[in-house]
Amino acid sequence: QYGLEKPRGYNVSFHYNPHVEYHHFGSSHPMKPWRLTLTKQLVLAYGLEYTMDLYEPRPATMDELQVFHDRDYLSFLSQVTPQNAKPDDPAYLSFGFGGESNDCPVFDGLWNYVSIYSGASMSAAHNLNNKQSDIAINWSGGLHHAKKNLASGFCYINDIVLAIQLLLTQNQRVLYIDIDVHHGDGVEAAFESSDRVFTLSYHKFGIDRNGYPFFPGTGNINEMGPTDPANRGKGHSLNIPIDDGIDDEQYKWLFKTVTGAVIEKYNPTAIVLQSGADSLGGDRLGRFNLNIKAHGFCVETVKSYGRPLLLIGGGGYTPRNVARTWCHETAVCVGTELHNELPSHIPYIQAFQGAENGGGILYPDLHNTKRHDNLNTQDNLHKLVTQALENLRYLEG
Ligand code: V1P
Ligand code: CA
Ligand code: ZN
Repeated sequence: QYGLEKPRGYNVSFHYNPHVEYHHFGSSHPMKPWRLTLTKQLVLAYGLEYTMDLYEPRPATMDELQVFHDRDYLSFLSQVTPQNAKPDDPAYLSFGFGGESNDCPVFDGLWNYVSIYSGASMSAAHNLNNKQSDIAINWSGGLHHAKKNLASGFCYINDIVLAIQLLLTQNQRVLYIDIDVHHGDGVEAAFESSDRVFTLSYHKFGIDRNGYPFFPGTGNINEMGPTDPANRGKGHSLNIPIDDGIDDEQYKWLFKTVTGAVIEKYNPTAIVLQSGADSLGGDRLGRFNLNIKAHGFCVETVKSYGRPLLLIGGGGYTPRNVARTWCHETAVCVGTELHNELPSHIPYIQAFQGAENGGGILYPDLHNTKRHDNLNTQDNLHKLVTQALENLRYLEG
C-alpha cells in the first residue's frame, strides 16, 4: 500500500510427507529414512517453516510411475513383501532385489515408501511448472540409481527422472546436477538420447586396493553419453571423476568452474540439483572431506543463476550431518543465515551433542573427522577441468 515492491527474495516451497520417516531398510543397512526426521526437526527448530510454503504431497500413483518405469517391474514392486518374497525367483534377482550385497532389500511398506518420495518430487516439479515457487525442495527424493526395470544402490523408483519428465512439459532444456558422492547413472541413462536434458555428475571414481570399483563403477571423464553423431543425446552428459579426500577449496573451485561453464553453454530453463550428503567428510560410505558450508556452496552457486530450481536429497549415511547439511541448504534457499549454536528445544538433540556427534553446533569441523587422505593434486584437478571444458565443445553442434 506504500508502493513497496514485492521483496526480491525467492519463493521457496518445501515438499514433505512425514510418513516416509517410518520405513526401515533393516538394522545393518546404511540408508536410514530416519535422517529425514532429524532434518525436519532442525528446520523447525530454526523456524525455517515460516519462510517457505509447506506442502504434504500425496503418494504418486501407479499410472504416474509408469511414465518412466516398466509395468511388470512396478507390478512386482507393488506386490512384493518380506513374507511373500522368493529370493530364488528369477524375477526377484532380475529386478535388482536382494542379491549378495542386499543393497535393495524388500522391507515392510516398500511400495508406500517409494510412492511417497516420488510423489514429493513430482509435487515439487509441479510447483515450479505453475510458477508457484522459484525453488522447490524435496529432501526425501534424489534416488538417482533406479532404472526403468531395475532397483539399484538403495533406489527403487527414480523420482528424479519422473520430476524431470514433468519439467520437460514446460521447459525446453533442463540441467541435472548431482553432487552425491556416487555417479548419477540412472538419470544419465534415462535421458541419454535426449538433447533436452544435460546431466552433470561429480563423484568418487576409482578402484580400491582390493580391486573393487567404487559403486556403481561408471562415470569416468570420457563417458559423455552416446557417441553416434546421429544421436541427439551426444555430448549431453558430463562426468567429473574425483579421488578420495577432496577438500573444500578444491571442490568449490571445481564445482564453480565446471558448473558455471555448463550453465553458460547449455543455458537451461530449469535446473535440478541432487544434493546427496554422502560427499561430506566423515560419511559412513563416502570418501570426500567436505564441510557443510562447502557442500552448501554448490546450492548457493546454482541458486545465483536464478533459474527455477528443484532441490532434492539423495545419499547421506551419517544422519546427524545429513540433517545439518540439508537444514543449512534450506536456509541458503530462503536466503537466511543460521546461528551455529543449535536451538536447545530440538527433539533428538542428543543426536547432535557430545564431541563425537558434533558438539551441539550446526557447523562442526567435518574435515577433522578425516579418514581419507587427499589423493587429489592441484595438477590432477587442473587437467580434469581442462578435459571437462574440452568435452563441452561437443555442445557446439
Ligand atoms: O558396492 C555395492 C555393491 C557390491 N556390489 C558389487 C555392488 N553397493 C554399495 C551401494 C551404494 C549405494 C549408494 C546410493 C546413493 O548413491 C543414492 C541413495 O547414495 C554399498 C555399499 C558401499 N559401501 O558402497 N552397499 C552397501 N555399502 C551396503 C552395506 C550394508 C548393507 C547393505 C548395503
Ligand atoms: Ca554424483
Ligand atoms: Zn551416494
